[in-house]
Amino acid sequence: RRAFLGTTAVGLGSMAFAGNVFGQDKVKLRLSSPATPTDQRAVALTEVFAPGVAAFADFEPHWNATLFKQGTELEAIARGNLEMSITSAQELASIYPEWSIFTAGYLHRDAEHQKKVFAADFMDPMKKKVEDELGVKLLTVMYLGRRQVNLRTENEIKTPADMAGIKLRMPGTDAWQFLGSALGANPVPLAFTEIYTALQTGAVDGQDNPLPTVRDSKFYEVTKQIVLTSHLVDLNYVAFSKAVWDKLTPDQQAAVQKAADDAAESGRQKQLALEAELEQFFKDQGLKVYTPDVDAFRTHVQKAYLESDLAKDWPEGMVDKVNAL
Ligand code: KDO
Repeated sequence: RRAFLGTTAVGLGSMAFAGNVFGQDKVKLRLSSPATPTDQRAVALTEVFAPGVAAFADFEPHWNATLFKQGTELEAIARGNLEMSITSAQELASIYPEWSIFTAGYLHRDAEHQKKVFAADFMDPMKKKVEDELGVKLLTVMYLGRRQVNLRTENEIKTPADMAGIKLRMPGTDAWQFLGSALGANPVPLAFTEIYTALQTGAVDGQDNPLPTVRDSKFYEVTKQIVLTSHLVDLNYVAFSKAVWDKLTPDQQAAVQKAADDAAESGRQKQLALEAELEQFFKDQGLKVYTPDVDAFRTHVQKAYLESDLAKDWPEGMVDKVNAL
């Protein structure tokens, strides 16, 4: 699990700074993500982050996982082969188990709560460890949205019991698989870029993602219903190479931080607006969209987490601190 941690980014990052004889080259900031270029996180990074750092850096995003496969980006940054990604708590948890606290269903309440949690003092030791050991600086939190269950099957889902036997595509780490089981389904690990075909061919019965993603990646074309479980208020962290960061001047570091925060805020507002309007869009497309017994899902999911081995790795008292914010 931690095999690659011996080779952190220390001393790397020179590729990103390949200067010419005049030393005038800009810093190259390559980002790899499975997100599409039209996803609101991608739009915000392209339209807000890139201009914010343009004076000294060229932002070079690679969307649709064209540079690195989903889930391999953190390792690529640690090895000095990549400068940026938008990573998840689930990816961090596969290296540092305590991060699985933020993979728990029904913990974060909404976009504002995510912001408060990320800024809280109790996050400092967790962020520092990722920075010191992995060579990855987590700059800011991006809002992905409330994850909903999206199925190609037609049976109505009211409670977790109705999810029995449903092959639910979840991203390919243990933390995601756990969430799929906690929802009552049979989780199937699959990369984001393979969801559409898997739904189309019936290799899986459904997937979970926020409404803007369901529209952006056209999953509504190959599914029949959206069950508004809101089981995870999902996020991504903007991950930045510590080796590259350390070579920037204090002014440049401040500009990177501001550009990342501004991009996150812009993406957050757009994603929230989309979530509010998309229910009608899917109904117009002929999908059933409805709210199940969310209390039944919440109770089932929270119980599964609190009784799980995952919870044993959570920092003492942190659930209470998160809930108190
Ligand atoms: C997904 O694979 O379902 C997921 O939504 C997980 C997120 O953490 C994130 O990686 C996201 O995909 C990608 O950015 C694509 O939108």
